[in-house]
Formats: sequence, C-alpha cells, structure tokens
Amino acid sequence: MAFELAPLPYAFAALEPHIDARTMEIHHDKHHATYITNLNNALASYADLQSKPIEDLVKNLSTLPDAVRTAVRNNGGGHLNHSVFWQQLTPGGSALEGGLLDAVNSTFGSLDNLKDQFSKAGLARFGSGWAWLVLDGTGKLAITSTANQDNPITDGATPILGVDVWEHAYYLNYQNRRADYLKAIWNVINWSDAAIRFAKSAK
Ligand code: MN3
Repeated sequence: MAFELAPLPYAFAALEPHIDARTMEIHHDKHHATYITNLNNALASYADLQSKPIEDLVKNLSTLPDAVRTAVRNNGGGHLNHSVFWQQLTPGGSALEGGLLDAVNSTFGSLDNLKDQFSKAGLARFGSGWAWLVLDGTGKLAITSTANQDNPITDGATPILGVDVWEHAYYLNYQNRRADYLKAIWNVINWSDAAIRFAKSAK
C-alpha cells in the first residue's frame, strides 16, 4: 500500500489569475509527485509504516526509525502539506463563517488583521517553508510558520490553514514578489475547508 497522488480537485487553470495553470501543473504533477515517490522509496522495506496515515507518520516523527526519519520529515511532510494545500484552495474562494469566523474575530480582532499577520509570517520565513493558522497546544488560534516541509502537528499544534511559500508555489507568476502572491492568494482560499478542520479540533 504505497502512498499515491490524488488528482487536483479542480482544473490547473481554475485559480487564475491568482495562481497560473502552469504553476499548478508543475506544483502538483512534479513537486508533489516527487515527494510521494521519495517517501515510497524511503519506506520500501517498512510495510508497517506504509500502511499508516501520513498524518500519523509526520505527527510522530520522533518514534520513527533513524533510517527513515529525515525522509519522512521532508518527503512525508511534503506529501501531507500539499495534500491539504490543494483542498484549502478553491476557485473564487469561499467565505469565512460560523465558529471559525467568531474565533478569528475574537483572537485577531478581524479577518483583515489575521491576513496581515499571516502574510507577515510568510514573508518572514527565510528561504522555503509554510505559513500557518493553527490551534496551538492550548486550543487557541495562532499564526506561525515552518521551514521546508515541516508541519505544525509535529510540535503538537493543529493546522487550520496552511500556505506554501516555497518559490515553486509562485515564481512563474510573481518571481521574487512573495508579498504579491500572499496578497492574491486570499482570493482563492477555501475557508470552508479551514472551518471543517477547526470544528473537528476546537475545544
Ligand atoms: Mn510546494
């Protein structure tokens, strides 16, 4: 039971003009696919690990055999992060409503303030990584970022929204302008997906 690449839930061009079709095609069909290939290669002789959900592997990195821990951290993290990221984007975006909206207003004052802090976290991430809205260990919303393909679940937080800030996520359209990508992406954020993750995890 090797890990497999699920199809994108929309067409490559569906997020234009905010994210271009060529970027989505390369990002999904090449970058994400390569993380899965490398993960499967690393776990080729670990049938027990291949059968576990990817969240479990990334959450429990410290329990993995030394020989595969780094490969799971990088390539398993890449598989998990992108599997979620595709779900968190949707053509035209979707509205922030319900319990997550209330929690955002309570914690950040407004959605605009959240966007501002989130963008700052993404811009401050030197090199490659991700910006996140998470539920921290105490059940409070917080904004953070991680390097490379690290996922907040490894440190006990629950990701609610994650945005890829690797150059491969935006370079064809935005070149060095990560700030413009982080401004545009709010047009295609699927808050409904984030709200479901919040509802499952909020205490
Ligand atoms: Mn990526």
